[in-house]
Amino acid sequence: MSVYSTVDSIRFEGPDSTNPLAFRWYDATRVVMGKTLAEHLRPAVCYWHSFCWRGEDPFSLGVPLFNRPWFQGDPQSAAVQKLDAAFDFFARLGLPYWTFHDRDVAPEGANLRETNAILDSLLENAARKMQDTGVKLLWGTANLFSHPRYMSGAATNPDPEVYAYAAGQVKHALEWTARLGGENYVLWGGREGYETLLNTDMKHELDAYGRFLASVVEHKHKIGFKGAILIEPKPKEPTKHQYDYDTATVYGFLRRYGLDQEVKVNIEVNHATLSGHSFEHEVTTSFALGIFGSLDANRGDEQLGWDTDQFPNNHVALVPALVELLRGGGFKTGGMNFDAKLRRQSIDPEDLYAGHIGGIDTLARAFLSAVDLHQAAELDRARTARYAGWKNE
Ligand code: XLS
Ligand code: NI
Ligand code: NI
Repeated sequence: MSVYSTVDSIRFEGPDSTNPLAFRWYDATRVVMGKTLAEHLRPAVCYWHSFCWRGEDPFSLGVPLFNRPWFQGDPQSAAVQKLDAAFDFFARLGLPYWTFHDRDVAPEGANLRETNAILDSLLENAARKMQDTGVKLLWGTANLFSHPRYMSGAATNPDPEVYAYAAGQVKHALEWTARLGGENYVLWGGREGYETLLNTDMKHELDAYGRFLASVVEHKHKIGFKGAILIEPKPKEPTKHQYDYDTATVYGFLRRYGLDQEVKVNIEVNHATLSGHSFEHEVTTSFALGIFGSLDANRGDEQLGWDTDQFPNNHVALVPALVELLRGGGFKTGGMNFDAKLRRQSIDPEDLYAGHIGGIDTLARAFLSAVDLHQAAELDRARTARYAGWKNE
């Protein structure tokens, strides 16, 4: 029992349903192009926005808005309660995957060893729940941006002690991702960037970041992790400028440090638009450069210049990127992670269902349209004809 137990398992009721707690387009078992919708889209619920965000914004001065039992009490038993509630939600919503940061699941202890031990006991618990519910792990990651030690970055921090701490944290998160059968490991460099170039040695920071990433790849092979290592590009926020600006920048970085065969990208809709591109531009670029990995599904707001992380709500806007996904052969290890959060006024536990249902229905509807376009092949015929001259002697 949890705050999410008031709702029965979410079912598909079709486009004519008016039930806000039913799928209208996402029929998980519907087969198109030889695979079910669930196998094509591989959707995931993210732990952080869904269960850890307390409804704060920069004006709430840290005062929580959402009233959830795990926002009170001692952090460790609260974390246990939160995990119970999250898996209750996953099971009822019925999407195949989840994603997490180490710090979403477990609070910090007094030092890295103690922190790791707290995480271990919670993730042992998660492993059992994954078994019981059948929910799988799309990817794991380490939070290298919330603790004050990371204020000047993690891999790019001027202090080598912080670099070493971050490396230890990633090592543990990567090992757990492997142990939980995760299909990818993500690195999002939220604070790997700068506030001003006047105090920044960019060459030093890029080299440090390259070395850090090479160690992650080395460790992946050492422990036999079969999943993909992914970088999630974002141009800014929280830093003024992030080194992983966009897909093309990440590709240049990977080439520079000899990692372009080892690391791919996790593209987020709202990060694409923040970098001045469209989502489909980023997806197309990653396929063209051979580094497509996974997607973070959300959307921005045309009037706002930051990462609003809204649930997708406009299927037409998503069609071009999904056409490109189909042209590229679809997901291999990746999937669609809902890196999306509720609006602040959606304070009821049921709202978390409504947000995800709307999001996945939007994706499913867009995907079905993309399948139609892809199968009709008019676009591909026209594109091929456009380059026909290159087929001649
Ligand atoms: C933040 C990012 C973050 C990553 C995981 O903007 O989207 O949530 O997906 O660290
Ligand atoms: Ni984001
Ligand atoms: Ni993201």
